[in-house]
Amino acid sequence: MRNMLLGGIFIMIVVISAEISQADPPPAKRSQETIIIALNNWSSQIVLSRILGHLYAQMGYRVSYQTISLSEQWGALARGIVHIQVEVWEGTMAQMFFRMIQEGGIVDAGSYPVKTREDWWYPAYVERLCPGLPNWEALKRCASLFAVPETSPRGRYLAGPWEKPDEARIRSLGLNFQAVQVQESSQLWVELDKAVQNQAPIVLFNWAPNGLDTVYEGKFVEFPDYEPECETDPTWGVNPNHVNDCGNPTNGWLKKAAWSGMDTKWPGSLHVLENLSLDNTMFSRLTAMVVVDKRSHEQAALKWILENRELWENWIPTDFKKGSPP
Ligand code: TMO
Repeated sequence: MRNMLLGGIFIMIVVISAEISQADPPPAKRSQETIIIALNNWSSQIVLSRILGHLYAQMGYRVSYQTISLSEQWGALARGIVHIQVEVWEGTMAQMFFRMIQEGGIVDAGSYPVKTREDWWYPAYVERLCPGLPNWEALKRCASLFAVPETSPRGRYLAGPWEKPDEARIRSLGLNFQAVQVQESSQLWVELDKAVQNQAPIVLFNWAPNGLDTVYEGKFVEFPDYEPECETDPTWGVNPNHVNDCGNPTNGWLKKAAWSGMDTKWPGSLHVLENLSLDNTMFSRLTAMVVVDKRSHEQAALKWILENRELWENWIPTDFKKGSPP
């Protein structure tokens, strides 16, 4: 009797669950493992990572974030310890990116429709103080103008917290400058703001698109045009004995990268990453939400998700569109 009762209940459960799955077909098999998105230390990268995280959550995937440096991220991506880098900038990351792709650990998840630039930059009024800018040779004549106690008599070039061959370039081009690296990208904007208030000379690392271009007018220094040989062939360029006697690319690309095993483990995830696409204006707006309007990265991401549903809904494969809204 008891067995019959249990059997009856069992059959009922089977019937009910069969009915449920008929009304609402089961979603594609979803891994319960967590997709880990690499976070670096500039605003658009962090906001975009969180936007992508919301899209994966919509698809029913678990997501977490891992703060990691540019130098450490490549090994982590290749081993599947982190799975995604949403912003690979040509000026900063091209060499490692292509090396890792060749070794097979990561895949190229496509480019954003943007042109990027990362280089020495100054606010517009500096041109009056150092005539001849944006040509780099003007910096030879006015180096001492940019001196601070820490670097005097040499000029200070305020560098971002990323490994870059600035000292090599300074030497190759015979500039009387010293690179001083900040610990956090936000310090760049603090120093820029201070200089602008005082109309003081400053030259610092900056990049485009970057939401600050809506606040500060300025220009990149025009160094000798970039060519790959500049980084490998000492005889190339104005200095016949040293490499790095050129600027960064002026029409750089911006790509996305993923661990090569990602799409097998989380079906559809690579497709969404490939579809993730913003243009220069959208990038600038995204950054401005944080650096100008002082929103948190997560607030900016949520605002973007709410305002751009028509756009991102098309990035998600149809069989994943059953998730609940963010
Ligand atoms: C990689 N970055 C945008 C900070 O130059």
